[in-house]
Amino acid sequence: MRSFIVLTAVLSLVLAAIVKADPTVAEVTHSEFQAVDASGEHTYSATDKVVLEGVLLHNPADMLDPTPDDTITETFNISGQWQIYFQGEGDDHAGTAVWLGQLYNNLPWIAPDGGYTNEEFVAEFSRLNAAQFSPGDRIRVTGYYLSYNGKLNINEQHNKEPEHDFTIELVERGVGLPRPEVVTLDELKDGDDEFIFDPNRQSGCEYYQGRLIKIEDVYFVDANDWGPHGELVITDGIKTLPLKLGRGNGIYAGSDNLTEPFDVIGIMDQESPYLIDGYRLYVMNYDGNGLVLAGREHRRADKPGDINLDGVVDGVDFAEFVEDWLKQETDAENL
Ligand SMILES: [Ca+2]
Ligand SMILES: [Ca+2]
Ligand SMILES: [Ca+2]
Repeated sequence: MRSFIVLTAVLSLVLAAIVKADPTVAEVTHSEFQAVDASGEHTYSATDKVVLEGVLLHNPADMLDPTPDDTITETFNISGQWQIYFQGEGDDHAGTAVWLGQLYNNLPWIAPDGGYTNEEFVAEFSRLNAAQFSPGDRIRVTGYYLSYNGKLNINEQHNKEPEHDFTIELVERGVGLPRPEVVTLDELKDGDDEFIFDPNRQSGCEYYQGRLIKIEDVYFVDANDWGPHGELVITDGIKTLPLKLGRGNGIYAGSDNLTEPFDVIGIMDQESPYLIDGYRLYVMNYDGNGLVLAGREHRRADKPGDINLDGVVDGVDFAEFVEDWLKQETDAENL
């Protein structure tokens, strides 16, 4: 009996040590973090937490609705949600999503008190937004992570305890949004119009996952689902690609004035339990220009010289540039 008591005491000490051990953490590239095996499952597990740097691609509220409502009790309904994508730079050809939800407790495996009250959820935003980051800023994100439907997301692992917070730091303001890479549907779909999956992530859909891309000369198979969170399909006449609309203020019933064919700029996303499937182009906002389905900031990143955003880089843009320049010089002389 005595040895049993001693053993129990020792075991409790060991367990306490395991529970209290500091989480391991490492700086990784998006490419290292998003690596997958032949079935599309993520392989990164070297540390409990990661530190990733990259350029923020969009406003979080243009993607998911953060409005808190802690009266919701429906199973799997998370209520308020917040998500950003940030993209690796240079050779780091990958990108990562960061996700936060309000009512984790509506997931069947989370304790009933495991969700945020409305006040607590707003406090999370205050904490995160203190870094005052904007699209086009270089940020550093530190946190735990979980594999979800083909992406490895930084998140709180559905745990509202402060030890599970992720943090966002502003590294450099205004480095600029990346220029969207031009991708054809032939690079994303095979001859049978199935997604191209390369486990080495050197081509096909995985290569572009989490990154800003541009697809030219496409049209909607059917535009009926146009509106916030709408799910549509674009085609080049032969191949197709699902397109998900966000909730930017330019996306509402009736705001589709695109002349077909048009170009699209969005983030390559994946969301499917079948991990080599479910790719889609996520477009957060639309500025109504009629030619390119994209938010204003993504069009500007695509053609930085197109100062008046009419889709053409020409002398009119140069004239605006000169006018702004001269005005600035005149203002300076008058100081
Ligand atoms: Ca994937
Ligand atoms: Ca938290
Ligand atoms: Ca122009």
